Amino acid sequence: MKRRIFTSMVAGMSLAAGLMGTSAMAQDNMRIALVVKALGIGFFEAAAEGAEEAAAELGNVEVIYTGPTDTTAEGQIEVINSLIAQGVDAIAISANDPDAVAPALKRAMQRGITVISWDSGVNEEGRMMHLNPSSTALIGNTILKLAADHMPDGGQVAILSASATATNQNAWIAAAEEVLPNYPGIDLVATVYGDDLSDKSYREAQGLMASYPDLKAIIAPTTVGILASCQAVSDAGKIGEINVTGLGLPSEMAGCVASGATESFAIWNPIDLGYSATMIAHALASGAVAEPGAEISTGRMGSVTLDDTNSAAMSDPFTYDASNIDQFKDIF
Ligand code: RAM
Repeated sequence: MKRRIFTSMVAGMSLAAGLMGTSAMAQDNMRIALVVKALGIGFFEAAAEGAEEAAAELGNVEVIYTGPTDTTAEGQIEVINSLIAQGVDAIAISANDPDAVAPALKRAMQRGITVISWDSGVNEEGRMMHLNPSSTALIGNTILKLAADHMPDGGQVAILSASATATNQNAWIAAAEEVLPNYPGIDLVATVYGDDLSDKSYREAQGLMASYPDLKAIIAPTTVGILASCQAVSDAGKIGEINVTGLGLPSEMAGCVASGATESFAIWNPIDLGYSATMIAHALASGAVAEPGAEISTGRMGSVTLDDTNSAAMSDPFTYDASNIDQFKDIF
């Protein structure tokens, strides 16, 4: 009996020593958490690939790829609280809501954690800087133009978005609505939300087709929504009647372009976005200061300069169609 207690004490001590060893090792590494809207989304997995590339280039950086199982602010708050408890060095978040996650992120910053947002932003008080993939006005105009270019006679279009609180999609939709008067004959009849869930997005696309029998295009500024819409339109036998467009991944959309369900769509490089976000998080956690006018290095991507809201943009979206999709579908 005595012997047993001793053995388990020794085991306990060596376990403790082992744990100390792990945490000492972990302290050498800078731990950067890439918090995504939800796990299981191809766009974010591509961004994580870029984050890993940045970590390998920097050395001594560990990327923690994490996020909730659905695209909610509540889920992200739980993730943030757990990252604070783990004492990570930096959090780089694509937010499900600009306001709701800010208090948790403020707490993280008060504990000395570097916080940036990327892809989908957080209000200014909840982050040190925000990295947009591209200019919001440009993306707003692009998604509308992609639809209008294939509607010589005009007609009805509908938007199928991600979650109703997503910062990025809401900003792009607002930008699209602003330039709508430049597209006479294009009638935006509805905006619906699929929450970046495939099945919900599919049902919302079906709902749009049922409510608007004359619909000519579904514009989905989300990689999950555009693919689900393409599947819904294909299953309804409406290829050629309704063009599905918006923002998608070439790897996921190749079949939709081949079938004709999608004439064209756009996106920026998500690998470069995850890479740049990680480079910026590393720079700020290493002492660079985020302030208007500051130029922050983004490794092989060059650098970004912060505007007066401490935001910066990466690069322009690129349009994919039958002529070029094969060159990109194996990359992201
Ligand atoms: C989905 C997400 C992401 C967005 C892309 C275009 O993957 O909503 O935030 O940037 O679509």
